[in-house]
Amino acid sequence: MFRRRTTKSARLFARAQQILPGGVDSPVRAFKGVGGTPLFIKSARGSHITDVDGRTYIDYVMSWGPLIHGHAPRGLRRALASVAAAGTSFGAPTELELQLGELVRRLMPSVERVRFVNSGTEATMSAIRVARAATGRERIVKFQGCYHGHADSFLVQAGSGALTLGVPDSPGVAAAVAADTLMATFNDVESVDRLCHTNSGRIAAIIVEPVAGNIGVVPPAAGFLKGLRDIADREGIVLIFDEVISGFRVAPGGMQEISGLRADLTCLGKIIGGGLPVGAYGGRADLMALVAPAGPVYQAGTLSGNPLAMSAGIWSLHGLSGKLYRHLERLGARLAAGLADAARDAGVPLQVNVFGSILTPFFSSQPVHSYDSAILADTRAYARFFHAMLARGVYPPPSQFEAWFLSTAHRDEDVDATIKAARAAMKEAAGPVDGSDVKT
Ligand code: KE4
Repeated sequence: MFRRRTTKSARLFARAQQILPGGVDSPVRAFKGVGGTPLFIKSARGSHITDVDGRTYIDYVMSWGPLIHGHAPRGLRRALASVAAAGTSFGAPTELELQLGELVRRLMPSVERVRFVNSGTEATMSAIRVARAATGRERIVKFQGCYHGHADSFLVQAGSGALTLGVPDSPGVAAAVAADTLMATFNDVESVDRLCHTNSGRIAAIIVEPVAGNIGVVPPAAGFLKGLRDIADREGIVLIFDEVISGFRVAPGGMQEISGLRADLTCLGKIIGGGLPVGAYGGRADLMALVAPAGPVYQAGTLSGNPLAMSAGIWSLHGLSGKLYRHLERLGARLAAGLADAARDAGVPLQVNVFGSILTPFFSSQPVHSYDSAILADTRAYARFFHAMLARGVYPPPSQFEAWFLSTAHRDEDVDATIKAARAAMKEAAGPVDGSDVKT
């Protein structure tokens, strides 16, 4: 058990708040969703992460998804070192971009052309620009609780950190922009049909996380994605799959491989960069032909396609194999079952949603299949559970509304240790932590 005292993380966090808003460079890292002081990380290797106080944890954040091969694998470090020796960025075309682009198309055939950018946000904001240009329409449909990065159009009833912090509709987003973002309900095709009826001929795109990761993990209900495909075809709407989490995560070809559906445009991130800043958007050649300089839709980036990030992505995607997914699927199922058993034996209401190697334990007695059911979860119970796990050497996501990520570096003994810690932590989740309840 780690007893928390004034730690180096605490001292660094106090200093960080004098220079970084909230002391972090991305809100979800600040532990606002669980209370307490964020851990400052010194190093990581495989499935483990070590904080500046020398404490090591089994990591289930895994940089929020990119690290399907674990932290700092030897092959990736070698690939980066050799590419860096030749230069880090040229602002000019390189063969590496072609290699990664051709690899993406081989894994995801719907991505006939691809443009690399530097984040998932850049990918999604560019994809809706292409959809608006292609259709001459301005409205987009997103789903309550889904998160597509922080571009203005998406900060309307958004998930992930926006949901965690209770600002799903961010200040600073112009009313006119927000007005063009229509809200549907995840796993409810009817809700999309109604929007098409009331906004006939005005919707450019439907953008969806084909398996939601930012409500926490919520798999698509049977027929949901097919229903969106049919509506998009009927209404002449561009269907965008935001596969920033699911791409290369749930299968080599993402949810499009699993569902057998083709998106018109696909947004990618995380695994495609192997832990370096890479995003990508791509899809039908006729749509992507609109992107400058091939077409008039402007989008650009100083570091887009830079050799370091491209080499990390190539290494990361080359390492994908059927064996890898079988291992991840098996571990995900074991961990989900172990958490559910621990909660049952402790008399704690828990719903564990799992999809391959991503999962979320919702502290709720109600099954979670949408945003409305997810927000019924007891975030204070999650916070108590989180801190109890941290004290036992396990580092889950610091928010009830995020996905836990496994990697090929996670072993059975990591899962066994996590379940053992969970069996004790569930008892603490059930009631207030000694002395004071969680201040989130
Ligand atoms: P980035 O701009 O953070 O690279 O990607 C935005 C994004 C787009 N689409 C989906 C489905 C995403 O999950 C994300 C980002 N995911 C969050 C975690 N849920 C990133 C973590 C953070 O915000 O710090």
